Amino acid sequence: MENIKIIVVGETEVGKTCIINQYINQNFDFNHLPTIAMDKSKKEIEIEKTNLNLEIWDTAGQEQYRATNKIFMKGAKIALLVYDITNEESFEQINYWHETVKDMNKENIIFCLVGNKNDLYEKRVISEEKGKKFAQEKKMLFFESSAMDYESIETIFKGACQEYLNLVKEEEKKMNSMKEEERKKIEEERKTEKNIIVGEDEVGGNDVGGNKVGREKSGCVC
Ligand SMILES: Nc1nc2c(ncn2[C@@H]2O[C@H](COP(=O)(O)OP(=O)(O)OP(=O)(O)O)[C@@H](O)[C@H]2O)c(=O)[nH]1
Ligand SMILES: [Mg+2]
Repeated sequence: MENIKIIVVGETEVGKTCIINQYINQNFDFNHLPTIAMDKSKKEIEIEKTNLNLEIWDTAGQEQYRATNKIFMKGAKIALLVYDITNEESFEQINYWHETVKDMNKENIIFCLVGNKNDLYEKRVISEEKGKKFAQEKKMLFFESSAMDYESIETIFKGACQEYLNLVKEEEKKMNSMKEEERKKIEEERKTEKNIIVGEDEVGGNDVGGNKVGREKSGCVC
């Protein structure tokens, strides 16, 4: 079973803990209990007959945890960058979260931009188009969600994992074609080597009685 580390980052109160709670326990909490440093949850899912063991890391959005947060970001395969569609500041800060996660992960990582609290449509200040456009520019997947609605949350995790599996397949393909190229190169090199030996025999074989003779013909068993 493949383990996938997913980190959930963003400003405080955007709904990170509620999103995870909905995904794991299928319930919603109206209270805000700030996450202290980090919390981990697990969930097993199956996508295209592949079993995935999701390890979901809920991080603290509060300013005082910024430095420690960075350590938890290492080794993530998927990052959910969450903002609150009713809070402009939380959207503006997405750049900070994006850059920080990138700094901590040099390998390929799937980024998902998540505009949460879309049930509060009367208070919306960030349009869906604005979120989408930003995500496109930064080559991220884009979702809007409400942590009250399980389906919208499941769509995020499934979409992200599907994208991750596609990336793994692409990388495998690249590796295989590299191996194939390497194999062909070695075969080519062997052919050339053979030709050189045959050539050597023709040119540099024992010259008996004025005839150029190859090693075999001369009875040499070397
Ligand atoms: N209406 C609505 N409220 C939400 C939603 N998601 C979260 N909330 C509320 O927003 C507040 C903050 O939610 P949390 O999940 O604790 O926020 P957080 O991002 O984990 O905050 P930190 O742990 O401090 O970083 C809580 O009062 C939640 O009930 C949502 O989708 N819709
Ligand atoms: Mg939290």
